[in-house]
Amino acid sequence: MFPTRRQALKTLTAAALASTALGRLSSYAQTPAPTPAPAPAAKAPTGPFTLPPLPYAYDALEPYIDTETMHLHHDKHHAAYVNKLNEALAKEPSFFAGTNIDDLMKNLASVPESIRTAVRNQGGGHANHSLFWLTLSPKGGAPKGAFAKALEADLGGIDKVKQEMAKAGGSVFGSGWVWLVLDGGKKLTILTLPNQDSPLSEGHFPLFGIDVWEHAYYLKYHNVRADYLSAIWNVVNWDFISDRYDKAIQA
Ligand code: MN3
Repeated sequence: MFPTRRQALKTLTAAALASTALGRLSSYAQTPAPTPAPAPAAKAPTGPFTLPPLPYAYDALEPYIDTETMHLHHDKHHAAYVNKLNEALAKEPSFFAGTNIDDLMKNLASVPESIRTAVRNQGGGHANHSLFWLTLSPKGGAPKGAFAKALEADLGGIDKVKQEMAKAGGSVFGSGWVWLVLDGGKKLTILTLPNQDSPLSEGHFPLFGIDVWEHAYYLKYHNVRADYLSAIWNVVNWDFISDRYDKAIQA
């Protein structure tokens, strides 16, 4: 029996495929394997939200926050929150009308139930990290103006705030954040929230949060979260936070 032409082609193709690895090593390469058509990529939504670039170089916060942590934290963790948030929103196309991330988190209760947990976690992750990068800076500095006065009046001053935030951040069990917020009555308050829960969803306005997930410090500080919580004060962007306070209090 002679193979049909189609069968012969099939056999040849299989042989060519099987020999590809060897063929690369040998100058006697046979018929090159046909380039397989690319598999149709699962279409990942590319919006509506995008990963904001870091406002400084990856190594800018050295030695307090190391370069490798910044790469992983921003390029992998934060990027994943953005991607998964977009995926969740794509499941409810009639819901999302293009508000910004902060408004979305403020109105979490109005998000369709089918995606509310995803938006809480992934949207919270996006909102929290977007603010986090902006509140850090190699410049350091000190609280100023009305914000510095409010820190004194509401919380006993910056040294007390550092102590309290380090203490509260150290007591977060598992993953979460310690926050300096303006509460509903526009009073400065320190609180902790689990996971990626956004203070915005609780009626608070976040001024500065410290990420105490292990991914934020483990590469450099290992299991010693307390060292991270005392080092981070060297790279807090107090100018930015003071300005953010001014705008919030005037709003
Ligand atoms: Mn994080």
